[in-house]
Amino acid sequence: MTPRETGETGAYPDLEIGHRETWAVGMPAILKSMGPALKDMGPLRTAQLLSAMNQKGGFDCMSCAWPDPDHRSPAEFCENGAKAVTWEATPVTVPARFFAENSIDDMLGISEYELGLLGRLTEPMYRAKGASHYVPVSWPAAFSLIADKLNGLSSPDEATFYTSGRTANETAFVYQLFVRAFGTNNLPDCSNMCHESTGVALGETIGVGKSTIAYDDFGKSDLIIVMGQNPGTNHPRMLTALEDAKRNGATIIGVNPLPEAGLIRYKNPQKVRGIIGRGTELADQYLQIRSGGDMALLQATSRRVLDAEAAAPGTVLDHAFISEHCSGLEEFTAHIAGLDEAAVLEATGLTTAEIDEFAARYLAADRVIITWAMGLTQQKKSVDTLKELINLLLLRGNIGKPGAGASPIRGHSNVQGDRTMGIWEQMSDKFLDDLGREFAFEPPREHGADSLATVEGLRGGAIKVFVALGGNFVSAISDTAVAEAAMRGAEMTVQISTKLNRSHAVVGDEALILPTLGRTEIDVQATGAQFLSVEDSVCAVHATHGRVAPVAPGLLSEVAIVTRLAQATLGDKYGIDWVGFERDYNIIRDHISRVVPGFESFNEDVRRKGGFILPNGPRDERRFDTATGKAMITVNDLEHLERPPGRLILQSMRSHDQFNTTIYSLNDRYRGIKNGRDVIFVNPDDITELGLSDGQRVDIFSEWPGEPDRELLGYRVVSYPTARGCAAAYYPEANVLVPLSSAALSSKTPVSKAIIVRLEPAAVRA
Ligand SMILES: Nc1nc2c(c(=O)[nH]1)N[C@H]1C(S)=C(S)[C@@H](COP(=O)(O)OP(=O)(O)OC[C@H]3O[C@@H](n4cnc5c(=O)[nH]c(N)nc54)[C@H](O)[C@@H]3O)O[C@H]1N2
Ligand SMILES: Nc1nc2c(c(=O)[nH]1)N[C@H]1C(S)=C(S)[C@@H](COP(=O)(O)OP(=O)(O)OC[C@H]3O[C@@H](n4cnc5c(=O)[nH]c(N)nc54)[C@H](O)[C@@H]3O)O[C@H]1N2
Ligand SMILES: [Mo]
Repeated sequence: MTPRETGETGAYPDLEIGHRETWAVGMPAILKSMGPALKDMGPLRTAQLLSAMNQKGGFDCMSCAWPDPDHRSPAEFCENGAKAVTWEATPVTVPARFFAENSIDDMLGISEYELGLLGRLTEPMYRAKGASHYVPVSWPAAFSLIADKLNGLSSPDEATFYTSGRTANETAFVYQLFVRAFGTNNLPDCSNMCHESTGVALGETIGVGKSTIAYDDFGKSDLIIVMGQNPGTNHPRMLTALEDAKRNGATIIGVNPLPEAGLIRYKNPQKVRGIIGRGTELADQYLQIRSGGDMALLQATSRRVLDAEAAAPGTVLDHAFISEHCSGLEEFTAHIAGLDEAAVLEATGLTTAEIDEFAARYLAADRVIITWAMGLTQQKKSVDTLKELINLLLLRGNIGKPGAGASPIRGHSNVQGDRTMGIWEQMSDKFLDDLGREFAFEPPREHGADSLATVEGLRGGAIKVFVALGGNFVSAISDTAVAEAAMRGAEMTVQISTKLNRSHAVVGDEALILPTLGRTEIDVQATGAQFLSVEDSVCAVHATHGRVAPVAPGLLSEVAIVTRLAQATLGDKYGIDWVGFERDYNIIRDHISRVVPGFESFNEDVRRKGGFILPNGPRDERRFDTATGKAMITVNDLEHLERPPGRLILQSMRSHDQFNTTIYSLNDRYRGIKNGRDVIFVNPDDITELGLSDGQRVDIFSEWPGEPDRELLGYRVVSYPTARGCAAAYYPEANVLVPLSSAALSSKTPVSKAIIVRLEPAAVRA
């Protein structure tokens, strides 16, 4: 990196802006991935961990939900997986004196990065009402404090139970069982902020909110379109699948406002040629689309498909598939005929030639996969955009045949499994019936609070107790200041966590921290060592076994914490065998096998090498369990994001060295950033147009009708080849700018990728 600028005035005095990379991974990445592991952990623990990662009989990497290929390499992990494992399995623990020396207010002054560096939590802590500090508390006392509080509420709906997506299937199942037996459906989760739009759009149109492909489909595809996703950083092992697909002749297209290194060129660290050579050029076409322009691009492409069909009737659409399996083609054709091409160009910022080429590539391919992540789900019109994505695939029968399909790429390693297990504020009556029958109780039916409703409930006083199974809710949710004020209004907050984060410092009157085992650690219960299971992005379920000794003796597993909390709260009500669940996780799996479809022989199937794949109507038999019993081609009105003059559309995204709100380092190597995070990436022409200069400090104001501006001060402008009018800054710092009421239509996901902002030269402050 050749430093172009160094900053002295910002929050990060050593900030360096260098050159961005145009390739991802390769030798530097592998060295970087091993480095930190070796430093703290010692060679033995490191070897135990890295050799067990993503291997049969080992543990599932918690860095993302990317699936494991059947033929795994001996090093089936990536740089960022190694970071996630190192971060969790570090033998460094929060010193006992930390809580005595630092009040909760002091903790507010410690950054997420530094909180993480303190190491693993080892004993339960309690903050009494009015106290300034946390003090140690015994496990039984902690459980009875929470149980008494819950039982003293005037309605179970006054409590809410958040889940972050690392929670394994068995834990998730007992957690939702406890929450429903307690009497509420208030089960918000990180999915509400993540792939909720996917669930809504796919649920309505194809009957299942999950991927319609299996891992092997990547190798059989002619064309893979990667939209709104940065795999080089967030799903690095996906690059290997793309490289393999490319070798088999597939074309790859990236659609993204940013030129993301991994999508452009890739050096496979597991191959000699990747270490020494130039790597593989991945993307055959790269569309630097304007933020929020995807719906227009998809409609314009469908229009070209329909025009081609009109020019050569019977030869372009998959008529056999459409007549047997789809509804809505006529209405769609009529609607798309009226598409305003000028609006498309405006919305996408692309040229007609680029869109024509994209459509021609789509038409030339027999088997097309489209993958996507947060660039598509965290927009106001996300649900409609994803419905258009399904429309485009359906027109040529690209669902339910080999090498083709719709593939949301999930984030948290078990976020999809948690939903399958019932972590959702609006589970179906069928699921609730089966759950009630299995445990002889009547689960509540009224839909519960999702993540935004949880903030609103805390804010208005309707919700008084907040319990989190993992995660960092106040940092992850939008509108940080509003969310934090709401959380402080709670009567009790409870965090079940491996490590400290901001959510342990922004708490209710009473607060508890319950430290837990991580996925890498051996989990021994009365009947011996236990294992858990997870579901990946392509619906494959497999076991995950902890492989290293727990960092501290007093830690409880998540299952133990949830079941003991349930026992303390509910006692023998309904006769549920909480104690048995903790002793033997097979008992939990037996219950799951009778409640959750696809898990009928769970205990056997999960013990098979590699696990098992859940049934999936669209993928397996072109069965679409929708309102009409057919895949629905839908009509959606194009509405593109208007950018007021002098404003930019800001997206908040991940650096290469973070996992969501966890910051591993202050670098973002592929984008050329070192030692700092207070940067805003802006197109050079926009910098000029706004009268700013590269490297200048600016204050960022987000504008929302009828509300005072939200602000993020003293950021450094970085000239960067993002699409015109579109800027980028890092999550979670940028969450202060996202208004609580700026949410995707029908999925209510915070609009983290399209914040209207104004930049002003930074005010001189004392
Ligand atoms: N190392 C690492 N791995 C992770 C995570 C992590 O934080 N670190 N997080 C995990 C989680 S929970 C998730 S959900 C996933 C997230 O994985 P990603 O979705 O890849 O994460 P983001 O960094 O939010 O990147 C969003 C991408 O969408 C692009 N984008 C933004 N707006 C638009 C738009 O309007 N249109 C299009 N086409 N593209 C757009 C951005 O430029 C960026 O490349 O990763 C998972 N894996
Ligand atoms: N502006 C903006 N906001 C966003 C996003 C964005 O792109 N932009 N992305 C959204 C997305 S996609 C997501 S998924 C959410 C993420 O929201 P969350 O899932 O709530 O956040 P994380 O940062 O993943 O949570 C990290 C914390 O989880 C705890 N933890 C880690 N491992 C374990 C474990 O094994 N067990 C337990 N019990 N705890 C553990 C640790 O204490 C750690 O500090 O954020 C969302 N917020
Ligand atoms: Mo996510």
